[in-house]
Amino acid sequence: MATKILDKIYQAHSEKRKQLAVLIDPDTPNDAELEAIIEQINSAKADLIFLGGSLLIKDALDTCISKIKKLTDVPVIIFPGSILQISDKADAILFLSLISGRNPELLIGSHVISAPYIKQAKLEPLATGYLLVDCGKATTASYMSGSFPIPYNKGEIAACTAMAGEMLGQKLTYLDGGSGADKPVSTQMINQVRASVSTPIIIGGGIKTPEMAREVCLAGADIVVIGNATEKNPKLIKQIAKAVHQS
Ligand code: 1GP
Repeated sequence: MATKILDKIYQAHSEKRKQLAVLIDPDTPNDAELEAIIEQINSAKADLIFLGGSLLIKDALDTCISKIKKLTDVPVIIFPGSILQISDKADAILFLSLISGRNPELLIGSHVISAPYIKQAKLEPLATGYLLVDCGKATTASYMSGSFPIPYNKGEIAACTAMAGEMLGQKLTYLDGGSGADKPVSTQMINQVRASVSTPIIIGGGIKTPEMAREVCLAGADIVVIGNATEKNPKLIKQIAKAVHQS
């Protein structure tokens, strides 16, 4: 199985090069808005595009990836909200196990159903321990997954959960406050997770400014994910990319 994208992420991790992933919800931007976002991604030299959503209403995943692929060479990684979000047009897929929750479907059930489709689509699966964290408000991710997020100030729970994920063979650790979170995951929690695992760490949810991005990088994030804030103002991508790449 190809490990091209994972190898690049590990390479950056070993060189302590921080990366920026821009999350695009295929439901949201119209063509002109998508072009504006991709233009910013290209000029900011953002490293990755994450594509997906907890709840997609339009059947726009394939067409959205095709449009993106015409505009950029930045790898497109599906960030699936459900097993319906698989496409052979993407480069890779976050093969997420929601290890902060106790919903068996999201720990293994959906994986069994989607594995043959991912294989047929020749998508690189990125085995990821996915942790939802309570960052100030109920998010779609938390509601749709039917799981309790880890309390904001319980860094030790996040650290032990991430550690278990790594021991189970997960290659990436993703701490997510959920899209539109009030505030990012705390630097203290990121520190505790950083001290507990050697996988690259992805941090997302509620990152709205270059300062916030810099803080999570300094605390130990390898990949910073931004979504909501840049949908509203694509020019932020450049400022946040600069903060991430200089951290
Ligand atoms: C959500 O981590 C992502 O899963 C991004 O969150 O939209 O709040 O930037 P935002």
